[in-house]
Amino acid sequence: AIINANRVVPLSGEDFRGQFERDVLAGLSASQKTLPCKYLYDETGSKLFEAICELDDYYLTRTEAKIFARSLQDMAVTLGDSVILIEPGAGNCEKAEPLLEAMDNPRAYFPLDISPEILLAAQHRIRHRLPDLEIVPVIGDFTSGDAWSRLPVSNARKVIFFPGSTIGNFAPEQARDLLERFAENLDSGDGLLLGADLVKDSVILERAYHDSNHITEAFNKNLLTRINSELNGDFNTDAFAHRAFYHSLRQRVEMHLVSLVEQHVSVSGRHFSFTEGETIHTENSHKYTLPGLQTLLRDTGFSPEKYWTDDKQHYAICYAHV
Ligand code: AVJ
Repeated sequence: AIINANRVVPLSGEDFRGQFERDVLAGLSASQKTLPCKYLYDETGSKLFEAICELDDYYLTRTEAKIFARSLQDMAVTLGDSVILIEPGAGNCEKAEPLLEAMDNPRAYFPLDISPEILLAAQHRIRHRLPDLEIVPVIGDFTSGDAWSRLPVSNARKVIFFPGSTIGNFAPEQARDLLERFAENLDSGDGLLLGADLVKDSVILERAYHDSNHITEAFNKNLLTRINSELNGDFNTDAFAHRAFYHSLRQRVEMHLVSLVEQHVSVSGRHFSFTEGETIHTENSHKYTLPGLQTLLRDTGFSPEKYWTDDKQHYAICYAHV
């Protein structure tokens, strides 16, 4: 039987604010100013990201969904029967739901996320569609070992489900650390189903992150608005411009906020100056080649077994086992 070890104490509001403040002040003090991309997702930011996913210019979500729709049965067979599906950063769990429905007798679903509200709502919804499935939401940050140590213990076969090109937000070394952490939490024969965005024409990449509807611009600038309201900042969002470009050597799209003028900003009582043209680096979205993806998986203890792509090879979903 599965032991429900989900006696979870989520981060208190105080701890979260303290961490946010430390990260922001440290980031703005660096010579290349930077802000961690995870802070883009407050309530407004999450809504803006959902709007991004609907954009014609943002091909990622649509392409991944198409691959899933086309190959769901094949994926379900590859994953095997009586499997526990573990999803780090599950959010609303909308990608796992059809997969769980296609899978043969899934044993359980463990969605892992920092937001309890969204997980509990998803649990409710999935329980309705799959009444026999055991669902154990685990609240925590999937990059920390603490969250993983709170996963229920079971000897059933496990598959980690990591779609959405979330891996792209991790620099190569961090991506290896993360996949090593995944591997540590798996046993021989267990698997990983990973979604990753592929290297492609830079025009297509840049359009995805600098969309003609200016939603990505709003998403990027919302980080400044969030700092203003939560950390007593005085950023003038009109004095910054959204910039996104593909860095082909680093194989990543970088998102920045460019100061349009020389200016001074205060956050939590600390002062920061910007020269005209100086940027705050707010996000990296790393892109992979299929061989690069295989190398990443092999280097971290996985054996790539199968992958699915769209006709244009814009995006890949890969199954690997340990
Ligand atoms: C959620 C990390 C996959 O990098 O494409 C979208 C976030 N940033 N537009 C990505 C994002 C700007 C997205 N990921």
